Amino acid sequence: MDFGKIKAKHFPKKFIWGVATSAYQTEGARNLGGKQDSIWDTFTNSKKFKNGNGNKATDFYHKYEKDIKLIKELNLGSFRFSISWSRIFPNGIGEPNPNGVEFYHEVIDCCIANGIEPWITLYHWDLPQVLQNMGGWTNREILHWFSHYAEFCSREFGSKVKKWFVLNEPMSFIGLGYFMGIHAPGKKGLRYFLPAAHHATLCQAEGGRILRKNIPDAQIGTTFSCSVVRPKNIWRRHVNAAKRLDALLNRFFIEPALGLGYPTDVIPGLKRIEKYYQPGDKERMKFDFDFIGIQYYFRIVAQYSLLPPILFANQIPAEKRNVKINNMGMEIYPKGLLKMLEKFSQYEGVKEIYISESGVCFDEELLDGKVNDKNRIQYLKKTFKICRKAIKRGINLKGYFIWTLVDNFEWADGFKPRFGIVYNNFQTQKRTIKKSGLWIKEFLKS
Ligand code: IFM
Repeated sequence: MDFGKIKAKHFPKKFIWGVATSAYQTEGARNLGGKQDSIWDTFTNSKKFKNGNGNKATDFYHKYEKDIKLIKELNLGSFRFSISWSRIFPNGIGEPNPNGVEFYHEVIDCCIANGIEPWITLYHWDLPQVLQNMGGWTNREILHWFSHYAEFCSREFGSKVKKWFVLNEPMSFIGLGYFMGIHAPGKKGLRYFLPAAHHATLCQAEGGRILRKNIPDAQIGTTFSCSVVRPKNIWRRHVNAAKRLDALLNRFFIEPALGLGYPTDVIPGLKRIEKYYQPGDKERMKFDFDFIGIQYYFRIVAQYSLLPPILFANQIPAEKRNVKINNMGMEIYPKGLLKMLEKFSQYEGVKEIYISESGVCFDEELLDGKVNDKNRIQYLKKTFKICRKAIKRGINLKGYFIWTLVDNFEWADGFKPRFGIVYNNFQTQKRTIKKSGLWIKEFLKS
């Protein structure tokens, strides 16, 4: 196979190669084993939602052994997955559900038995619905609810799992779910966004503290979505709009953790978030993470706009820009990963970086039992080259988790966007390794 001059042996020996998934997108088993609904069960099973649901997803709940064996077969050494909060605590708080706890022990044990390192994400968007009924992320009580959950998971699984992420992409689940209303729980407006964002910032740090207390030998990180933001042109109002979008998308959640506060320097209206502060919060927002995960997919072009308020900026849709797009309408721009690695590595408090997700989606079909996803191979090759370049430039990049193993349920976009290196037939749940998966397998031997 052609690796276009990039080989695994060009990377440091301890470089981590893995795949990333999340509970709601893969597990299915909506109400099996005592699990109760999360906000995503409610959101996708409502009449308004037209893009399917994760009730069965990829049936990872029953197929986890096969999937973990697939990871091994592809020569990948690490598996990043999330815990479904409502499988462990069907009531959000209170007594744990033994079946749910047992399920994650089985998954972890299966990884270890196959020589795959498990990396757990505590929260990947599936808040128990009972907690949403009490306001979810907008209710400051979430600090107690989340701490209770993090305490339990770290004590229960901490002897086996030494790599942890606290939150997955807070800007995505808060921005899309509590501002734009296009993700669960479907809330719209600043009155939801500001408190929810502040509470997520506090939980991000608190989760880190709890993990460190209960698993002193663990490495603890959290993840941030990121995008290259370019102004429409060099007019000052568009350049400033790009700075504001950059602050929102790339700085909002990392800077408070590093003790820099929210990026009110370029978005002054954000000061309104201080209404939700309580004494001591400025300190409480900080946590000294061992590493951060950055999750990169696309580039954005920004322009000045009267809406939304505070931000006064919006994006020019990629389909209007004559660029390569994926089947979610996002620009495919692998080069941007280098810019993001440079940007995040410049923060003084960032010690190590993982690409905790990157990948690309298409609307693919199985033809003669094969998926010839050349475009994905190109994307992976290009981003791997960028990783090597970044390491050569002295960036402390430690690993790359491909999003994702098996095509899964892509949230509001349903099953159409296929991100996997393994194809899934959602009727039969039959997995077929795509050409990209075979490419990875060979690459990791090279
Ligand atoms: O599928 C998502 C994932 O859950 C979070 N990061 C982005 C991915 C692709 O959209």
